Amino acid sequence: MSEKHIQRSYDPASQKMIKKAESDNVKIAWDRYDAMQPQCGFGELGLCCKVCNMGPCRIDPFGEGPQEGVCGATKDTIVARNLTRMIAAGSAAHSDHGRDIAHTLLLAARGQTHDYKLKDTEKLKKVALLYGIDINGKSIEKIGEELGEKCLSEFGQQEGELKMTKRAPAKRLALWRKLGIVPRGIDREVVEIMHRTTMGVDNDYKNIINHGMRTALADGWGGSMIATELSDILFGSPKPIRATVNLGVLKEDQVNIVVHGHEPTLSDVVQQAAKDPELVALAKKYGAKGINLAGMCCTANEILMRHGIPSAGNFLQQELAILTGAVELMMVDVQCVMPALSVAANCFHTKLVTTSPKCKFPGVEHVEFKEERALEIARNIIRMGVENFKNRAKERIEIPKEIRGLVAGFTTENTFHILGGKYRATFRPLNDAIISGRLRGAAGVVGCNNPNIRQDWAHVSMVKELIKHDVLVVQTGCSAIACAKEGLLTPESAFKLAGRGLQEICQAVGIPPVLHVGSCVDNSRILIILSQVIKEGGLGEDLSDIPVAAAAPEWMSEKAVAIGFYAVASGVYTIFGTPQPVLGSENVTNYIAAELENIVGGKFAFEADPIRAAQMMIKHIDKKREALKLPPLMYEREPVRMTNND
Ligand code: SF4
Ligand code: MSK
Repeated sequence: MSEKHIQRSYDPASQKMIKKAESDNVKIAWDRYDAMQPQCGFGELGLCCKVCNMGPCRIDPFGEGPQEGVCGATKDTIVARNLTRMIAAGSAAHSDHGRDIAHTLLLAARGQTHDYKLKDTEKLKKVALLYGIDINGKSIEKIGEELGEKCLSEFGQQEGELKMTKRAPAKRLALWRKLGIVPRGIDREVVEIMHRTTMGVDNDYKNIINHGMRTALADGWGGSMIATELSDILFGSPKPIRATVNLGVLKEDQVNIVVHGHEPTLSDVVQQAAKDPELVALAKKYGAKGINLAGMCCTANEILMRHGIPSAGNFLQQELAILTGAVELMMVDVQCVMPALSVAANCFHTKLVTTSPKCKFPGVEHVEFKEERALEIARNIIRMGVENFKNRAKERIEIPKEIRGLVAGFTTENTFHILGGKYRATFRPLNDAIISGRLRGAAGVVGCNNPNIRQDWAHVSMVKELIKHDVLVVQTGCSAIACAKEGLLTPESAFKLAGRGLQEICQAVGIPPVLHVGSCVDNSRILIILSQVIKEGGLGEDLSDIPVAAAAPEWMSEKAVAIGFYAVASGVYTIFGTPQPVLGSENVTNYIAAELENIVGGKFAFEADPIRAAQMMIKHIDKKREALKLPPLMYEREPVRMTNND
């Protein structure tokens, strides 16, 4: 393997496929990234504005050229507006996903689709109570219908507070109320960003960003939380489950169907259809041994968490899966689906199929998904894949051997049970472990891949450094897949890497030191876990008191910015591997990376070196331990040395 391929990805399977792309003469994300260099410095600093037709305007970062747009907008205004529009887009994406799940719940409850059932009725009742629904004497379907209606109404709600925000500790909710950032309605906050940031409205960068936080909260404690909770109700709450990950899950002797994107609605039915005896028999008729379903990105996480369906990889592997030459069909729904997929698919026999009216590609076959006919549509798509098996060019097939086992499927509820035992479900053991110093604290490591960082390397390096220092790690999205590929999501292999205190906890309760809690919308599970920790007692009164930190070391999506802002607005110190496009304004940078801590208890930091970033997180966790007057760590290793002055 050449140094170039090794430098592009930390994952050997991806390295092999990057090399194959070169020999097959297929351009992939890394090539397009190279071709894009040097990238626009104004864009990188957030200094380009094109919100009106007097522009585009750009501010000279060296102070020699224009320092204001045609309208007089300063760099502070322009940077804050651009950043906040990223929050709007990210929140809209997560929340529109949540809206679709609420719609499916409603259809299922009303009997307008027979392909979905309300599976987790216990959670249904719990969430219904939270929404103030009287469940006495009502059928499951009636409760489901009322809950679906209430959740859907929160998207267009104009006044009041989103119901899920009540799950935050009282002190946090009171702070949001004092700051005027409790979200009123999900769509309302997104629309208000677009209004405030259009030409000639809000010019106060702090005021703009504060509304950005309100919108991000509407995502984390609204749209995303609705997506997670209602998915659990509809598709069943995940339970710890063993599965496999990486391109090696693709099978040379089977029809390979990859589902990619974010939503579980169709993929959950596709996993049933893939077992259909008639379709399996058809696959055999074409010479395949069976039908092999694998996931990609967060659609993968959804069906991995609930059904143990293997994951073929994370964001930067979507083109690489096609490059194996062994994928008969890739079905995509929404989000993180590279437009370039159609080009890669055209170079092989792979059939690319879009399914959402929101996500079509020119020249790509579109099979529109309808909840009312979900299973029938899923069967048709699988059949298309099976029939494509005969078009395989056997001589072009190269499936990397890399495959790893993992344990996924952790949720707030089951972590609660695992920790406290069946009859005493409680977070007490977790709190006690932190209080006693056996565990230093916890960290959420989440987010994407980005060709501007060696694929997976930052995720894996950061997580290894954290667990080594007795920090329990929770993960979602492509970050979880990256660490799974390294074997960190198994009790067995990760134990040798975890600190002694963390090992003891994991051994006692039988969990890996790195817990996979789901897809990107499932970051909302982390908010609930933290709220439960406060409720349990002994670790302060607010989310910002807990010894925790968060990171998105390889982020690329606007959704990561929304997640980052709801984490910070919830009081969590959050590190991004590469800076958000704010460095063009010292004021905005200082506001989000320093001043916010005194306002909401959380703030951002940007650090590209994942080890140093992990050390910064550990230092923050130690600062919180000190503030809580917790005793020293039970098994203190060498003190964490910072590589630079912090
Ligand atoms: Fe230029 Fe102002 Fe228009 Fe932006 S809003 S493009 S800074 S004139
Ligand atoms: S899929 S948002 S690349 S984590 Fe959720 Fe991965 Fe980031 Fe998409």
